Amino acid sequence: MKLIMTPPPVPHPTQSFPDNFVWGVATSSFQIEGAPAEDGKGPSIWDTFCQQPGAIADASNGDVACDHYHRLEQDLNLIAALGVDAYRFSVSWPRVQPLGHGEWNPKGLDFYQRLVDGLIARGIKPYLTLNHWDLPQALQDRGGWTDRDTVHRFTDYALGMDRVLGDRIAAVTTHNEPWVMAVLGHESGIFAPGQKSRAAANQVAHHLLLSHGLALQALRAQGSRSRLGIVLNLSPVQPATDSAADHAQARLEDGKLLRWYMDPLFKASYPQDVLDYLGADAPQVQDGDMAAIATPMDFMGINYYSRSVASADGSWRAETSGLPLTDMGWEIYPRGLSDLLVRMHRDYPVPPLYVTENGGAFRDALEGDRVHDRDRTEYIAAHIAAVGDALAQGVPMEGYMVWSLLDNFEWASGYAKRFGIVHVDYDTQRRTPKDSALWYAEFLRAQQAARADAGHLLVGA
Ligand code: IFM
Repeated sequence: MKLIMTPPPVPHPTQSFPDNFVWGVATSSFQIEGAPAEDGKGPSIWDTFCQQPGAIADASNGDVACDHYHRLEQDLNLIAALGVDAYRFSVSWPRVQPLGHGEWNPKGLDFYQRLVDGLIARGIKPYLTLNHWDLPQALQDRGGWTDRDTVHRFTDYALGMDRVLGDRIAAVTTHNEPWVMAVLGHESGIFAPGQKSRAAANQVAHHLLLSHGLALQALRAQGSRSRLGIVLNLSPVQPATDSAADHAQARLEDGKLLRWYMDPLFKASYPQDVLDYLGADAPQVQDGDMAAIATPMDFMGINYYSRSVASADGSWRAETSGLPLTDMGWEIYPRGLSDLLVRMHRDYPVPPLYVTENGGAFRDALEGDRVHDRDRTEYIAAHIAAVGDALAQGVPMEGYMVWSLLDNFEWASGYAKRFGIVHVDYDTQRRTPKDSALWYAEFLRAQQAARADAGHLLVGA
């Protein structure tokens, strides 16, 4: 299958990208798989959280989602039709190890074997995320990420996955967006497991970072052949006004969102201004933790959707900023991506960087077999151009991945928000590539043609 219908007339970014630049699409296990208790899978904290009244906007859950567990071949063909180099997916920990320790589940492992083999057979590089939020409920019952023992359970899980799949995985990231798991899961409580404690959130953040570092060390000691890294959700934080108070607030927000993760990973320390601000809610740190967290990475992923704006009195609202918004109410601000990447390269000794997620939720209308999502297409084109701008300024960019392949379960928003470049009809499970998918496929064909031309030039030289 090839996606060769006419895409919308959205111009391709004009920047040039290196021949080995990795283009991809991304998903996560809980958001697409369904089959929550099939073939020996254990419950995850998101299975539990969805049962809480009021937790999910449309009272939905992940029981069916995109039914990807049963439609693997079809979805692999869809990924291949896009012409991407890589597919970023996550493993559901409770599917492969139902209790989060001890017994492995052969049928769960088999699913990911088929996924990885299916990708390789189609010439697509597997990019595996170990933790995209669906922690085994059995571990949560023992304290979850607030409990230091979970750090060691995670390392064992990482080693187990490497033993089974490591010979075929191009890249492994430990955690997807630790800030989200820590703050939304344990401080505001709007995500699983729904706790509301700032001290717990900071301890969780520390345990996630520590488990990342220890897992990298253990994987390398085991001889892992995959490139190893982590994925952070980051934004530039701008003050709402020029007032000193808004500037101070922006600096603090930058500390909580970006420096709280980047400083330990690259400088083996937490930022002092944030520690001062947290006071007694700062995490318990043991000797050797910070050095472990700063274990060097082979690459790093950044998920970018929008900028952040800070006002000291909390009065700033995206709706009044004048910038266009996505259906999530997030400002469309591609410039923020290049600014962020340039700043990271300037302030930290970063390894090669990927944009591991970027995309937008928009209100799509299915018209026959087309979805004319020009807004999403323009969003993606503008952000790819921003990556090109960062490259031109010397940032070591190696890849870009669209979030997401499919419309899927958007966590507390349920199914109402659609991020896919492929439309999913949740009644029939029919997949329809949107115009953005057609555009991305055409853009990737143009990239490949440029690579081929460069190859001819080299041969002819
Ligand atoms: O859907 C999520 C994804 O799971 C993590 N990053 C942000 C996306 C959009 O909210």
